[in-house]
Amino acid sequence: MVVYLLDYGAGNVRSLVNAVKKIGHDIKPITCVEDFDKASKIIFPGVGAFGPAMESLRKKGFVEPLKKYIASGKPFMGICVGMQSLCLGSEENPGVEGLSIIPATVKRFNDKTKTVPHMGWNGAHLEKEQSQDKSSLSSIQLINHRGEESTFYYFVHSYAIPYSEDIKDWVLSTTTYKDEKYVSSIQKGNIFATQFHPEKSGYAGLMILKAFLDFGEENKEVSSNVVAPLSTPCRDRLTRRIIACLDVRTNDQGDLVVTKGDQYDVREKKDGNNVRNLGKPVDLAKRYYEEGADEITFLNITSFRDCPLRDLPMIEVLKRASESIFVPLTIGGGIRDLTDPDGVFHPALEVAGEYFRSGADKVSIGSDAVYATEQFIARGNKPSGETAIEQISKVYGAQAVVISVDPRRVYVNSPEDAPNHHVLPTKYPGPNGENYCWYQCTVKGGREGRDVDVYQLVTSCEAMGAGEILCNCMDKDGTNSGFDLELIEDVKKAVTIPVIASSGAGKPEHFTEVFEATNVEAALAAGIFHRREVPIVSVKEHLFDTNVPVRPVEK
Ligand code: 1PR
Repeated sequence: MVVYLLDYGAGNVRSLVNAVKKIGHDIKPITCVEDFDKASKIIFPGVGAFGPAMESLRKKGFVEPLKKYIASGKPFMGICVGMQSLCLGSEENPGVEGLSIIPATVKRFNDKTKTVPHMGWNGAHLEKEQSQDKSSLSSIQLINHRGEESTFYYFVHSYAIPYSEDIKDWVLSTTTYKDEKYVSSIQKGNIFATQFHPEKSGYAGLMILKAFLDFGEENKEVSSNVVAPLSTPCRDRLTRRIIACLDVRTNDQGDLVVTKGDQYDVREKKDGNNVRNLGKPVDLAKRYYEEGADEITFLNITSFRDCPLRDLPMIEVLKRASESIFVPLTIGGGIRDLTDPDGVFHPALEVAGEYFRSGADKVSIGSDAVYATEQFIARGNKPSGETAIEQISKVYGAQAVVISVDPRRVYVNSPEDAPNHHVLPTKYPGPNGENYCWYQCTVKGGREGRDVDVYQLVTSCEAMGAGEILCNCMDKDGTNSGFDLELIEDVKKAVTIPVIASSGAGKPEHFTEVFEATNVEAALAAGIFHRREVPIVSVKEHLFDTNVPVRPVEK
């Protein structure tokens, strides 16, 4: 069966295409109005913002054909903005009319009470009895074979359809994010839609897609056992994410390898000073997906060296990784304006677009964020609209822009010693007994320190439209001594967007410690996973045992 994909070109649909193929179906894009008549199933994976999605449909003349298709009774599946588009409109872009099929308006989450975007794995609470009638889409189930609503799905959004009795007949499930209960999936007649991303929700998500794709097929019935049997203490609660990070570079033999530094030095102290080789990027990433990583991050750590856009080594890695990994993928390193050796200029937005089309869900910006912050401060804390952060965030959404910070401690005796910087008292005095420090941002993989501190960086980048902070720490990287809690707590308090703690994880207890002490949304590790010192499942079991909500490892 061929399913038609309503792609308006705003983001990564490669993972959806890969997921559909993995399940054994064909998928092709809707390119013209006539395709709506040919289609017997349509998926609309809305990515980005509500307004541009609707306007793009309008520009292409797709709004009426889509409404006609839906009214015909043929199966339709919306994902994220694809679901929201069924509403009257959205607070995200007031005045832009939706498809007006569901009598509701999409609203922004209240960021006074919680971190926005809502990003990560959360549960889905069934609001209506599911039908056993296999000839109806209402038999697609969000529960597991034991009838427990115990599976998590991947969400990433700042806007949602609030739950209300008025739209009760549409609502299949709701999800609670702190103080707000919203609609996480709908089903009525031929319409099925999810706020979460099934194509990024591991096995559970693939099974939902499969149920939709198999629906109505001869010899196939909608599976009622759509998710793996898992047990969890926390159904309606955003889980903390565990991220596996792969630092990638070319070694001296010219092979692309996963490496790992000690405080950013990736060369062996013995063995000819070679670049440490810990495996192949795609193989390792697949292993981490199978072992239960909630996200995978690839960092091209020598990206400050110039390379033509068409030869960027991580493009192929992403393409291959996204064929078999169905959790979010982030790519970092070299997200900036590029000039090819033949003089052709590519703005950062184009570079990022290349990565999104190759399978990335987010891009992570390091050095360029430091330069953008310097300019932001020089302009009197005003955005210019021209930085990579602003441009990528505008087109692909804030959730797609991560800022990777590479700070190192600068010790001082008192705050007066660094009047232009955000100075913190520290419990771990410096080499000369200094009781204060500030965190200096670096560029080019820690090779050059700049006169910008981490507080300035993260607050400026949030103001410019970044959606998440990846907080590394050069002093802690590769030490196995635990995260820098002072740094991470300070960053978490400085911003309202999600924060990922990174650098220094050495044992499962370090993860509980960082979540409890700082309230970050995610924690990332590299060395302990690469060297098989601590499996991801042990980290999750420890978190589970200490009552930190996590997505259990799928069996
Ligand atoms: O500046 O935008 O081109 O991005 C370059 C990217 O490469 C940045 O995100 C920067 O953090 C990263 N990078 C550059 N050089 C290195 C290096 O190690 N020599 N790696 C590097 C950064 C830090 C983390 C690491 C954690 C966890 N590595 O990614 O994975 O510290 O490690 P651990 O659990 O083993 O302690 P741009």
